[in-house]
Amino acid sequence: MNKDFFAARKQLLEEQQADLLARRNELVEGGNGVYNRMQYPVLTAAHTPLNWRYDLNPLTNPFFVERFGINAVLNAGAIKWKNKYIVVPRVEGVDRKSFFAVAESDNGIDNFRFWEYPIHMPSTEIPDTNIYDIRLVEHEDGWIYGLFCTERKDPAAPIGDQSSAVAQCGIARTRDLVEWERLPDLKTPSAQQRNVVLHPEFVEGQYAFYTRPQDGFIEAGSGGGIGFGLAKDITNAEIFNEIVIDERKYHTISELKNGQGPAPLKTAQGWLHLAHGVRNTAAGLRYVLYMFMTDLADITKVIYKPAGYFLAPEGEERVGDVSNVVFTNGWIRDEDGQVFIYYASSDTRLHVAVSSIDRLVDYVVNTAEDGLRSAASVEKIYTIIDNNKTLQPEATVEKKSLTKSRANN
Ligand code: M1P
Repeated sequence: MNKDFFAARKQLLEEQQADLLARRNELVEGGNGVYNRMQYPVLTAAHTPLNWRYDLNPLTNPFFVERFGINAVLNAGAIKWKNKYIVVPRVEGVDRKSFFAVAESDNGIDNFRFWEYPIHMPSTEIPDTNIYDIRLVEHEDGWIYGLFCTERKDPAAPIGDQSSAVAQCGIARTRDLVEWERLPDLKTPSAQQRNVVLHPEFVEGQYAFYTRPQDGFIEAGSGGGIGFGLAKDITNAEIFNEIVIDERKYHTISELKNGQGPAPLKTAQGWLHLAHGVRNTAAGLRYVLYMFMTDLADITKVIYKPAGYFLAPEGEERVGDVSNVVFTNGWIRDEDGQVFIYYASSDTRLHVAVSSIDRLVDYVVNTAEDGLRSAASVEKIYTIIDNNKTLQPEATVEKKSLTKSRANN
């Protein structure tokens, strides 16, 4: 292969990526009024730097072929830091191993660029096989924490079983998002954990965790929903008493399993939570996002929970490596009350939806809870229709004022 070929192919790939990275994102108008989706995903496998994937030396890579393939960029922790919108997605190689990498943007909706190197996450004495789904939290103790899922082969798996795994909560902390101190994994009364999130404030002088107890690697089993527990020491965190605060229920969007998304946001009305719910269908599992609010005085008490989902996969979001999935583990609240919700679709790409604290609180407080029966849903619609009937239709109001102004002329 000659030098011209190498240079031409390199230039083509660089230009294609520069166009992708510079692409402006547009708000999609319409929707349900609670949030707006954006036109394009904010991160995909194609956004990862070329120098992570290609050996740029024509002598050792004469065909300019990819030496390390990236399969997907998905589930991202998020934080506003030094005036930048920072996301730390799960970057998955074609080898099926995930790792974390920091990407930043000036406005939270486009032009995300990865930092020079992926995060070098230290291990505990039992090396992680796979790490994913980090939740970033600026804790009131002054550290930035990253809680993530660490997965290892099940040591009790029968010979020949190459899929049984054990999931636990890995904990690391940092001051600069570059150097990370790994702490021992969280210990809880449950066999396995995924979707563990650190609450940003101390509760009763202790570190507070949202958990997702589960018996096995995939099935939540007897794990009843989103759990909660306190630990005295983050450097050797152990929860002795784990309670369920948002339980799974029959014939709801989260009857199979659920999990806390990012850490909740504090509002005047309560703590605003974003979570995912899973149900089974003939076509496989369906993951959607939902919201609820907990009490400021007792953060284990759910005070509002709108029925059903907040956001479900739509259009191209429905297709990917694990289709019919939306998942979130990061959001950012801006100083002006805007909220950027980072969610991934079908375990393939990362998107953002834009809302505000006011809109989200209005949604959570004023949307009726699940009546758990078809008849209850019909009742709710009757109430809306009947309330609307008591209003003077806008059209009539407009017509009347039009007639009046004509008469005046
Ligand atoms: O494939 C969908 C999601 O499955 C898992 O989430 P959960 O533990 O709630 O089932 C995680 O592997 C997550 O990363 C993935 O997006």
